[in-house]
Amino acid sequence: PAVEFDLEAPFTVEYHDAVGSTNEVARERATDGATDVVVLADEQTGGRGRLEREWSSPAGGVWLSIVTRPAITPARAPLYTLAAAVATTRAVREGGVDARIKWPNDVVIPVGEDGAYRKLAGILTEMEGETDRVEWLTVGIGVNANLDADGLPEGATTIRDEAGEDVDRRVFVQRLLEEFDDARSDLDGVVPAWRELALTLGQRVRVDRSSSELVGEAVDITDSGALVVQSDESGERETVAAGDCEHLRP
Ligand code: BTX
Repeated sequence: PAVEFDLEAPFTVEYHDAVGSTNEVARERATDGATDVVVLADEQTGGRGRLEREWSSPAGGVWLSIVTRPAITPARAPLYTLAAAVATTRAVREGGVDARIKWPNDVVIPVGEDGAYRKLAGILTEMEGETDRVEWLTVGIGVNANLDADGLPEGATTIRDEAGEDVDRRVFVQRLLEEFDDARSDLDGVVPAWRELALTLGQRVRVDRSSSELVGEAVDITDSGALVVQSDESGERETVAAGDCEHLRP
């Protein structure tokens, strides 16, 4: 049964020992009209990533979904995903771990100097609304907190492995939600904050667009969060709103 997770955060937190996916529970809350509710679980048995991928979510992680009803157009919704990436990265950094952001929304730990990384956290935003108005938006955030990377997919890391000790999840979730609240209250500040934490800018990248592949140097991110790549093939700057991005070795 759900219990309240008593935090001084600007959100009501509903805690579960285990759920299928906190995004699924959040969707139910959202369609019931809730707002500023957070669904938090110790373990997910059916955690989801983007594009129907699986998200490993054993007990010990921080798996949560924030339900909001922002007064924005759907075109601005990607800023909520970037806000979550900024908030998560800041919360991890406050714990002394050097987290950075890989475009668009992976929180990673750099390995060496050439853009290589291990993935610490991921974000999955879902939304319902019309063309001119968001009705609700759920931001799912998964952080590999008090776990061993051993049991996770290759390329993953955890706060336990990076910091050498576990975090107090209550303190961490509180920090994360406060950072998210700050970021969403200043949506125009999100992209500048994102740029400062980005690992992707300046990297050679391969971006998988649905139609074709783009290879070049990641040079900027636009005010709506799209990646600007100086393309090897066309020699032009091309903008990608969404897609998977891989850092290439120089
Ligand atoms: P993504 O599609 O960017 O990443 C998914 C990929 O990452 C997988 O295909 C796998 O290779 C790898 N992966 C899976 N699990 C982990 C893990 N624990 N750590 C590192 N890498 C992993 C990212 O999707 C979005 C993830 C959002 C997860 C949150 S948790 C709370 C909420 N509920 C829910 O079901 N999803 C969100």
